[in-house]
Amino acid sequence: MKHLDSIAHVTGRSRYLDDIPEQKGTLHAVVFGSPVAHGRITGADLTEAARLPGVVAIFSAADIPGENQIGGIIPDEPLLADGTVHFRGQPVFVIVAENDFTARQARSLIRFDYEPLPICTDVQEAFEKQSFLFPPRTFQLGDVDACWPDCAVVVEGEAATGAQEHLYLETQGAYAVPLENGAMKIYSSTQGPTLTQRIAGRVLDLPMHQIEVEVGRLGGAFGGKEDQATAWACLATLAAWRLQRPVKLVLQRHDDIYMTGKRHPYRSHFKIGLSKDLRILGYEVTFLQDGGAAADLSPAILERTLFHTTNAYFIPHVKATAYSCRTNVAPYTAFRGFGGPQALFVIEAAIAKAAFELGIPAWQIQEKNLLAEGDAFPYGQLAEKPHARACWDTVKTAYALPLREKEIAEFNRQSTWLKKGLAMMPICFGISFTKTPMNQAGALVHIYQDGSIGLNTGAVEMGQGVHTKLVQVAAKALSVAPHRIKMEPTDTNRVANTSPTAASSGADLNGKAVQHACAQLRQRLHEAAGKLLQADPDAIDIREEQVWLSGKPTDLRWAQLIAEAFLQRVNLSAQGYYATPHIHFDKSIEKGSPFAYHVYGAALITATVDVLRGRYELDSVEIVHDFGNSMNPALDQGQLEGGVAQGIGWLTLEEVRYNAEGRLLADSLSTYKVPDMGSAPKRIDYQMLQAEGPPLAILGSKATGEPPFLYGIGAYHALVNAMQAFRPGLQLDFEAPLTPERVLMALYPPEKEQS
Ligand code: LUZ
Ligand code: MOS
Repeated sequence: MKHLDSIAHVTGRSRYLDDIPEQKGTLHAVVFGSPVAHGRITGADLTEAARLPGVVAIFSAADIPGENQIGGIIPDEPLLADGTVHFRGQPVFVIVAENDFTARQARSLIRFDYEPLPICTDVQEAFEKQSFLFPPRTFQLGDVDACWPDCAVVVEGEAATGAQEHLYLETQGAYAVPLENGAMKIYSSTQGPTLTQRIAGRVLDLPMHQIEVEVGRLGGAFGGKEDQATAWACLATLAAWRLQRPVKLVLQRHDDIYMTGKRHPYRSHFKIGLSKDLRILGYEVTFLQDGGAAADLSPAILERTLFHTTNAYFIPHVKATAYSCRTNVAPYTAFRGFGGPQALFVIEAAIAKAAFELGIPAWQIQEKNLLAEGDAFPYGQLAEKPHARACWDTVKTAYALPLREKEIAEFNRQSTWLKKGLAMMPICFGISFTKTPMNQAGALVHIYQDGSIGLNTGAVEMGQGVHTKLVQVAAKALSVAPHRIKMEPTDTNRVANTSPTAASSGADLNGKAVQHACAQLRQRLHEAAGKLLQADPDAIDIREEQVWLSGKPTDLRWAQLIAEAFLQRVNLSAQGYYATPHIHFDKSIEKGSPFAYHVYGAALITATVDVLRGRYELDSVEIVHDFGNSMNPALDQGQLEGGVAQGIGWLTLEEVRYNAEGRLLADSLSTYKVPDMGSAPKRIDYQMLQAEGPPLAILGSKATGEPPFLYGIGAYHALVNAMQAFRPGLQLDFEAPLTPERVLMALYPPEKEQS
């Protein structure tokens, strides 16, 4: 089935937040963000701004009726700065005007006085000052301290990954409309309508039932709208509530880039020990997470880093400790992979360093240590049907690893200034929100009298195609044609207490809730048909819109059955609910079985580096990926290819840099580069691993949102491999992104200064 939105998307008819027709009297808001990264506010002059014709109001923290607090996990983040600012772009005022242009002009007239405070933008410095957002955590398996003497080789090192801008095509925004009796309706570009509802209630001091959040679709999110859509929704709602007029707030790209949080940079220290036969015996790692100026989702992201410490490998002795450090930049937030990619980068760096030490290709170590049935992850869960080995073996043969190695060696013998390299990259990603209670979902299914169906869930469509998958689930569950089903906007009035659409779990959780609702409807319809046909309901079946009795088709078809059921006064609406069974985790001992299942895969990546210029191309990414029984191969292919490109961008092109004043240097589309057609791999090829999907995956179709992002790490190592063909002794520092400048500087290190 095609993506439901494909025609509307390519013809430009899809309606995003900013396309919602404005109600009469709508006002426009812009946010004044702190111009400094750290300071005490000593005064602000709003008079000139307020006097500008068309300006209606300027709100500050003092205008908030409820709590000035939007922290989702830890209450450490004011909606509007209160006395002190902690990062450049932190919202201080909301300016509301008759139009966007006037509001923006007024913003430039605000004068802001402050007393500077020390600025920290470096995670290592924050760590040394013991400036933490919350306490560290440690995961352990076996006894790592005791294992080192048994190792034939032990290496230590550092690895660091940078931040990443989400660059969703649709920027953050919200449109808040006052309803009767003090209630508010918020249209928001959020992955988490319930979270937005809850936090807006907290800020306005309103019960949740007074706030309705509706989401039509998002133009991308990638985690950037899991928690960080909330602030903009709350600001629009604050203004709308105060003025009792509709208020729209949509960030311009520049504001979005510098005011919102990104993927967490990490700096980590590792120590890895291997036996003579290349078994990894011990792995000790300390992760320093740069959390930014407030906790946001960092505690959960830190936790997922720990969960992914060992990637797709079994390591008997592991100790992993993670610290979240406070710096003066916009709070870092969820981004595809949610801390997992940062962990995988470190274990792969450790393996690469050990391989270098041993003078062997890294893949020999990777291959030796892949998870097998029943192996324990460091958090206690046992690997069930770990397809790590199957994916690996299939890639190796399908894409001819030994032959490719030979070809590359041959090429490198002939070529002086172009060098090729190769890397293998196995992946493993745990599916479920790491916070167990979040793994629940609801659905509300209406069958209308004409047999058409309205489908409501908590799932937010952000381009990934979850709505298409849910229509497929309902069509299959009711045995009707997909065109009968309309996916409704996601709305907190219709499905309540939803988790954000995140953690790759949107289709699984909401799909299972849809199945639950449809099963109830099926039961009622079987009873109604039984009455009509004077038969036992258990002998009834509905197949492709036709009622069957005792294994034979009858004349009764869907539309007539529904019309008759209505006359029989059968309830044609059902609410479905799902909570992932079996999963659990005990934080007091850091052990449990938190994931419904794991997704596996393996990739072979090749690259060519121009060793004179530092420029490079990724020649191929070839993947065998564990999709389970994909329910929609086209959508899954989209997720796979998009994930690969985004992962490669993170590790090669995209560089988020702040200067010492905490100013983001690449803060526009002219300076921040994501992979485009010119820099994407020349070829992405993949095969679906032919393996049964687990029962907790919807229709056996495994989650595909985040895992493919992880393959990008292989691109980093393919480039290093090519660089080492030119400089055999070259030891990399494992700093990502490996931009062309970094390649060049590594190939031609500056001469040591003569002393
Ligand atoms: N969001 C979240 C996520 O709140 N918890 C998670 O475990 C998670 N994992 C991946 C992406 N988003
Ligand atoms: Mo996410 S990083 O699944 O919002």
